[in-house]
Amino acid sequence: MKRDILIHPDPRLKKLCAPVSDLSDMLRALADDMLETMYAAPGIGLAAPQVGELSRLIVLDCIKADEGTPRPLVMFNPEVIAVSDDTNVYEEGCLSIPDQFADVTRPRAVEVAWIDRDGNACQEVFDGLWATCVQHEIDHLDGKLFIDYLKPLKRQMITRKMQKLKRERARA
Ligand code: K1U
Ligand code: ZN
Repeated sequence: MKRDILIHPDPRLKKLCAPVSDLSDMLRALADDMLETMYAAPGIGLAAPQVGELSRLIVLDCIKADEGTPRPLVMFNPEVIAVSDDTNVYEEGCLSIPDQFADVTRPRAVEVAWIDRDGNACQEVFDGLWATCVQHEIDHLDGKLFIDYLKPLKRQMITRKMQKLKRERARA
């Protein structure tokens, strides 16, 4: 089932999400819903708080639709366990901040540990767009948005645009 994506500003997007202790069918169903929602958007990642669920769960797939076999990843309790010294700048977007993009600097590569949908402990090094995306999604679990990396004035400008968008959507 496709879920509605929360739009910034929303208090649920600023919360610290709780670790998942037991993998239940409900959590697996939530992960499936999130993948469906992400592909439909379309997007390359999605975090549980973006659909109003305050659990440490993210999904991602950075393989472009026409560029190869999809690689949907479901990560419960994802954690960055190592970062590269060198950085990368990417013009990021966010499904909770539609049509707004800005350069964000992050470590170029990260090693991430997580639990997959079958309960297996996984660990992998990501680089390029995968590294950018997984860091962006883990930030969501800590109540952090890509605009939090921007100068206050630019952040305020984007927030005001989003408030206007939400007012217009509420009236439609
Ligand atoms: O977390 C989100 O809101 C999803 C976001 C992930 C992301 C994008 C760019 C850099 C870091 C993280 C998106 O998926 S925005 C949409 C997007 O980037 C995209 C959509 C279709 C094709 C390719 C990219
Ligand atoms: Zn986002």
